Amino acid sequence: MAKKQRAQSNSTDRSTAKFSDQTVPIGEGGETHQISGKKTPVLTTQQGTPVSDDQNSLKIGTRGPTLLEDFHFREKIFHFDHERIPERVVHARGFGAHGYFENYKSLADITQADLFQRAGDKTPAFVRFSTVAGNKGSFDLARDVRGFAVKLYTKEGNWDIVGNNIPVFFIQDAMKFPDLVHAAKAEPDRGFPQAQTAHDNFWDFISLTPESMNMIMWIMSDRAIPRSFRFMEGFGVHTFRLINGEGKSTFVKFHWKPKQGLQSVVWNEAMKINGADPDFHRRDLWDAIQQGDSPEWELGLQLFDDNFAEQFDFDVLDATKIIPEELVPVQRVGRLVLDRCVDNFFAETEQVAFCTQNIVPGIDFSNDPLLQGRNFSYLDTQLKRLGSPNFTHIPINAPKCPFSHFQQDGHMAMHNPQGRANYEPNSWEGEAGGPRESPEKGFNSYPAVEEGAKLRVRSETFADHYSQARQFYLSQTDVEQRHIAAALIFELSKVERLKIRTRMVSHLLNIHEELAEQVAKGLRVKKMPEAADAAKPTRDDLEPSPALSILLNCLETFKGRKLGVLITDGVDMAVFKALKAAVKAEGAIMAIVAPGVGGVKASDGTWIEADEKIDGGPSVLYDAVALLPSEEGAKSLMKEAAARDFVADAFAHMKFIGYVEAVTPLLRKAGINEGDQDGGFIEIDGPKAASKFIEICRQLRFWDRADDGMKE
Ligand code: HDE
Repeated sequence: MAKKQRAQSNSTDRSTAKFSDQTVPIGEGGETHQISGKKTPVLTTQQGTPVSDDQNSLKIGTRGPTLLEDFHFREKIFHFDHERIPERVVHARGFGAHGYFENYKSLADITQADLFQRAGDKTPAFVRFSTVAGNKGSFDLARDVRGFAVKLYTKEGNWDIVGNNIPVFFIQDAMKFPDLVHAAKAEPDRGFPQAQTAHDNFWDFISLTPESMNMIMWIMSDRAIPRSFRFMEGFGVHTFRLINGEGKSTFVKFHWKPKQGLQSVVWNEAMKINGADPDFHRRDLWDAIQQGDSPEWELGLQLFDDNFAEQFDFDVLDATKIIPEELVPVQRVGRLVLDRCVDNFFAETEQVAFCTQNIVPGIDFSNDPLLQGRNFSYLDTQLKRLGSPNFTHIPINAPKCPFSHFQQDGHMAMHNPQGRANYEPNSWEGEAGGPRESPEKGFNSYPAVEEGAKLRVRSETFADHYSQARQFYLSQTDVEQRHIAAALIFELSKVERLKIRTRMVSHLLNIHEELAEQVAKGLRVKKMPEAADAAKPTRDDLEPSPALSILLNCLETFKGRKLGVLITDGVDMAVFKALKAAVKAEGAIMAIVAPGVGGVKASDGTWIEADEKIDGGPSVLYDAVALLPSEEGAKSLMKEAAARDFVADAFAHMKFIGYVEAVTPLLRKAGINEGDQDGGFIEIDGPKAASKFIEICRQLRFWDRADDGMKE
């Protein structure tokens, strides 16, 4: 008997390590037929049964009733009814793309992580950008933090850097995350406002949570209204550890630096973009990648040791603080390139499951209490969203390296494990016995020595809530400082309760007195409150950090930016051609806006097709505009509100405006007088002027025109 069993088992005892993938891609290898002379797959049910009629349900006679036996109809509706999965509780609205990470040089001296060992090594990557507060169908240009989540499919497992475009966070302890998110999202009784923090609950929570003040400075800055995902930085936020082959630990903060430069929109523009194109950011990324203009970021490391951590002014475990780049420089060690759009939004962008706990040998956690809480949350949320512990079987989440374990069964198990041994220890030998742990190759946690009493306390070293908020504010240019004040005034003006508005001003007094006064004035606060009680007084000896300003770090280029060109019948073909060539030479994009999408007839009779009708392509969608109508055309545009707005908004948003003389009557009608035509207006009277105009556009905005009501 024993012998028989043995013989049987031998026949099936192949490696438990192998999984066979049984799925057949849709449409491949099935029946085909000819439609319009082209080979076309035959429509089938999910069971593979060919379908004869997909237009009509099965009825008695021509007018019904409908028959329950119509299995095709039943299956189609059943599947449709179950198409949605729960959206992410935060970061619901997102957009992803594929690419790779390329390592510049070996980092073996600081980490044994396989992806960093060899110069030139490429690791496949998937990145999902997101807003935080809005639901899946909300608009892209909410004033909000952006998620910047990177999944790196390394040869030793998936490593996720689940970061944001802002290097600090609102809270210090994960315990407060549900409160923060409840307060930020739509208010529970009314279910609005959508995707915005400009409401009582958010500012109530914030004004009672002084640790959020540094983050408040960041989200009231233009960082929270990026021009595009391509023009923003990314940050791992927490302190992590890198571990080398000798087991030595180095603390690290991760940065992603956009090679395209930094750029934001202005608030009035953001609100209008949300109406004109709620998909502004996702469309931008999609278009750039489809056009072969792959965005790139460099991975930067801030490396420091225990000594630095002990001496630094703030606790490196406190996620509401940065380490200024001027103090610990960011070393660029590789580049992330996004060069492929997803094939299917749901399968990839919606189903991708990030987790801070997805790390690989050579990388480890720190004790940041926010990070420790996140380590619990992500796996849990994936089970809720994807409905099964087998979410790693979904291709976007599956590692791209070999994997081997005894985890089995569960909903929607996609693998077909072979063999008899599904436990360990077992006495089957070699491959038949399945995988075994490896103390040498496996992940070893850094043996940090920890001791102490069990306590529910906030460390004293986390108690300074205002000094870095002040440092951030002082590191901004005048224009940026005014934007912070204007954003605070906008948001707090939407707060109904005076008490909350005043409480916020009392915090601002601890950050910067002039800012507090400006905001109080903008809110028309009748009596200035006392400064809020501070656990620690604000330090005024922190050096400003220029790295924190967007405008001080702009790249002077118009590459990857978009010029909106307004044309009508009779447009001067020579000027138009010259402009088109200059845009192309710069690596920028031209969008042609005309009274009708069909196009216009140029001065030489050439037909120019348009990309947008004027009201579908308002100037808020472009980085700069060129106004090239003919005299006749300008006259008829004067009658169109959309054309007047096109011009007036471009002016109000401090855009560079290229123009031909013929447009003057339209300018006047839009309220732009001769005296308003400042240095941001460039006449394009011929080919030379066209390239000069694009050169000037490299400054991105004519800030001298800024008239936001905040200037003294
Ligand atoms: Fe998240 N966060 N988070 N978060 N987070 C989620 O996981 C959470 C935090 C971040 O594109 C959720 O899959 C807790 C900081 C990004 O799919 C959830 C805490 C930072 C994304 C969750 C934080 C982030 C998420 C919701 C406080 C910047 C989107 C859906 C301790 C460093 C990833 C999901 C994507 C998503 C929990 C704080 C970044 C609920 C408990 C700080 C980019 O698990």
